[in-house]
Amino acid sequence: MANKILVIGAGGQIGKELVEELCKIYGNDNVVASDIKHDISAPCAYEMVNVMDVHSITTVIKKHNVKEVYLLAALLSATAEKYPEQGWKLNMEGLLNVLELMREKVIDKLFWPSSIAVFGPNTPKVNTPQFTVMEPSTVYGISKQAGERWCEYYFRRYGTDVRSLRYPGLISYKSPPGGGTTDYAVDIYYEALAKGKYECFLGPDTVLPMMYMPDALRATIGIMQADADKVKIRSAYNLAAISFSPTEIANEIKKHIPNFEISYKPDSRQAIADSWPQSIDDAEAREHWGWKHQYSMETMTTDMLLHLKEAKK
Ligand code: AKB
Repeated sequence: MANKILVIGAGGQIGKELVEELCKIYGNDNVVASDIKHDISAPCAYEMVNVMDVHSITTVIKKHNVKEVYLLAALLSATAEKYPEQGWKLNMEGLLNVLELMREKVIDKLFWPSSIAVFGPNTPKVNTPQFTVMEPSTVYGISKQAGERWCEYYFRRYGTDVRSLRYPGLISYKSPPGGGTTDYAVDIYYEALAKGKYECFLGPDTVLPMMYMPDALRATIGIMQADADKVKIRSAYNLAAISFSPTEIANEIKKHIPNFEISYKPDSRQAIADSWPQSIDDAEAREHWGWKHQYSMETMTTDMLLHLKEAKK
């Protein structure tokens, strides 16, 4: 029988789609969705969980006999800059609570997402390698880097089977992102269809690493399904698919919506984007456990617009 899985943060951009995908693979009876909100719809059992409250996590884990956790609850980069203390607390305490449950052998396996935000202004910007200068300058990045160190520490000291990926900006038509610096790359599609124009909060040439959600889901489930000895990096793996600027994505959208117009009004998120890499070298993920992306900017754009148009009908 498959291990029972708990997704914490099931109401978020990744959580919603990950729950659907895990249910398809393992069956609704083997997945439990959870979030701090009480109004999440899921194809499987749903429980309200506050990741800062270890008692509420433990109760749900024991009730459902959960052995595997995907811990997705977090404040993203732009929101964490607005509320630094809250960002640090949620991103750190949630992880440490679950790592402790692993040390106590209450659960066997954990997925925890890191981000390209672990890199900072002194990091090489192009083809950023797995191991390099990091020095993140945002609270979100600092919390993700500290989280990576904790994951590796627990693995080395206690043998906890924790696995992690440095997600780039994620683009999806099913669930909106919230509070990130890369969110423009989702908003632009919605506005292109609704209004034929978009005012971008990043400048025209700001290149950032991005990925279409189906690829991100495959990577997430892929690293969790990999044999333990293939997962050689226990901080977090670099993960890459595509990189583009607002100008480039706008030009791609124009191939489908010729009158689409983009204008630029950079805000505080520009400084965050400027501190991050433009492209990522993910050779280790490809070599160690066989990661391979499928979607290009072109195929992603065609698919995004197709699904968003269908949803509007
Ligand atoms: C954000 O923009 O904060 C996130 C991320 C890159 O981790 N999408």
